[in-house]
Amino acid sequence: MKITVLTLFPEMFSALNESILGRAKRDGKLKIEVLNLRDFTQDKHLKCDDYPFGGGAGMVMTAQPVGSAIEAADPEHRARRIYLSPKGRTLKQEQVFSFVECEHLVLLCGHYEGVDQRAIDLFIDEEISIGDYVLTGGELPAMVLIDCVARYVDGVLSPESLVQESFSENLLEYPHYTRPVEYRGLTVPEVLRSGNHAEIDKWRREQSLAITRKNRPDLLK
Ligand code: 4H4
Repeated sequence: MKITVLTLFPEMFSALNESILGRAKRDGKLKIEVLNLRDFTQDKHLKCDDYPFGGGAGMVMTAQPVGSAIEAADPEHRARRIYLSPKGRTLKQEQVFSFVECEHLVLLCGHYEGVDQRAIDLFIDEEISIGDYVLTGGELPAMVLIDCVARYVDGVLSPESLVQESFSENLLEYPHYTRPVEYRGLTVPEVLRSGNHAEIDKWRREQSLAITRKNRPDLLK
């Protein structure tokens, strides 16, 4: 899988060279290219934003650098082109599964008040939000999406670690415990040390249901 990120702040993506994602890149399982939108502007002052028509606070990202960068990254429109913005559909696990099937994702990171609508209309396939809050930029949302998707790229994580996790069955995950058996007077639930895997699975499902009912009753509808 290849992911192309279009951003005004490419240095923010150095974080993707760490940990599991860094190893996936080094192992060639995941190709991530980061393009600086400023390299594509035709403005003599390298501007990539301008004042909004109709007035109002803030600046708007101009269409030309965005369009030129997307056409350079994906000349034949074979990629899924996603604009990270609070106006988008909220990212859910089922969308992550659909993104994993794509050979190439192009992620546009918005800034300021957003991007000139014509760039979205002409070059973007869909807008995705990571949640109902407004950030200073689309770079962190892009990294969230990359992390979600990269976990399912073959060879990045072990298949076992992907089987039973939050949201995979619309349930939040059960609590986890490890050594020592007692920590500050709190002991590991006896059933987890019983070796009775039928009972362990039963306890874990009951815990998942209880946690989901408490924290995310909407998932049970
Ligand atoms: C982009 C703000 C677009 C407003 C931005 C708009 C998120 C989010 C985000 C920096 C930029 C903000 N991106 N999920 N939440 N005018 N991005 O907050 O289109 O509403 O993804 S606008």
